[in-house]
Amino acid sequence: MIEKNLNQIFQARIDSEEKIEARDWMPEKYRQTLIRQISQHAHSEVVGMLPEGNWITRAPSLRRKVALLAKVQDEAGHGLYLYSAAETLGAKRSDLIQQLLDGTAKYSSIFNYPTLSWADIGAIGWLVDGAAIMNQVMLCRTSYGPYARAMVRICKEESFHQRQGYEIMIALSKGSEEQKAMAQDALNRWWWPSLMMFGPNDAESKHTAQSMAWKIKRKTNDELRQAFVDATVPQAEYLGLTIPDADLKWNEERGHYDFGPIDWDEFWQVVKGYGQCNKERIAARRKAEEEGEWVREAALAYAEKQRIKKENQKTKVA
Ligand code: FAQ
Repeated sequence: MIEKNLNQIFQARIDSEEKIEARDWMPEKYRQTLIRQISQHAHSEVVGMLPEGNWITRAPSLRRKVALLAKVQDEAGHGLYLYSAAETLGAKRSDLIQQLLDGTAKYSSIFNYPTLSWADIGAIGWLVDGAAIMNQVMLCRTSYGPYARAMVRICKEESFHQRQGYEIMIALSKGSEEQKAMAQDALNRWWWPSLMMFGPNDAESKHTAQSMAWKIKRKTNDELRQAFVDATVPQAEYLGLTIPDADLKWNEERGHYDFGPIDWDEFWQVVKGYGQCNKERIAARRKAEEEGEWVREAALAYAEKQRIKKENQKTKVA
């Protein structure tokens, strides 16, 4: 009875656009949904550093290198804000990271594709960050306060990331024939995986209905995917590149672009761990965890020393 009332009060707060804060009562399933989504998002940012990190030493100029370094560092920062947001819900960061390392936690499918050429760095910024922003702008209005506030800052940085990528694509597509071919090849390989980033179609999405009711999500997977296609087609036209979809065409009646079917078998294979780079990505994260262990231990030992020093000073004064 009490639980039922609490649930009603909670839903009324959500309906009246109040933010839910860390110490407020919330249904256990709301808490668990947020921990799942926020931690998957954090893992995606951290694993997302790997495909681009692959090109830092090979960036074609100092300016490109500085921009890419800054972008990858931003992604580490986004991971940290997001792990902190998950911690406000009572999750332990070390448990979340362990779930990533033992393969029980998901991260975005997109980061299991390889970066084969410099143009892939342009395509990631343009398409992957473009898709990420489309999804994350709505998350700035998510019902859980700490997540919403983290997303505001993340979105500001993501929009620079998107421009960094699009600017690379402009340079390549206005460059030599060979450069234009590189840009087209990158678009061919990254287009469909970018559409998959938004998750399964609404009819197949098991979490969407409840997450929309709780205003964790403000738009469905299909709504966001459509908005992304509508925004991106004119950008491809400006570049003079062709989106690899024979069914892509403007639908006057709907006021949207129609597009061809997504290969959901490929998506689920990647999500289940059988994509081109899943093993490599997890191996890289495990290696980083092992090699960073002494740094974490040293930081903890230093913190303990500082604590003892403060204690001793207090006893001296007393
Ligand atoms: N990959 O019922 P739904 C970035 C899973 S950040 C893998 O629709 P939901 C920045 C889903 O978890 C990119 N798994 O789920 C960057 C669920 O499985 P579960 C990440 C996926 O949560 C750019 C199952 O399928 N962004 O890119 C994927 O309502 C460049 C059923 O799905 C976020 O995480 C997928 N693509 O909607 C960094 C944003 N899609 O958990 C570096 C926050 C779905 O029951 C370079 N997350 N699944 O085992 C969200 O908005 C939502 O979680 C969705 C999925 C929309 C991703």
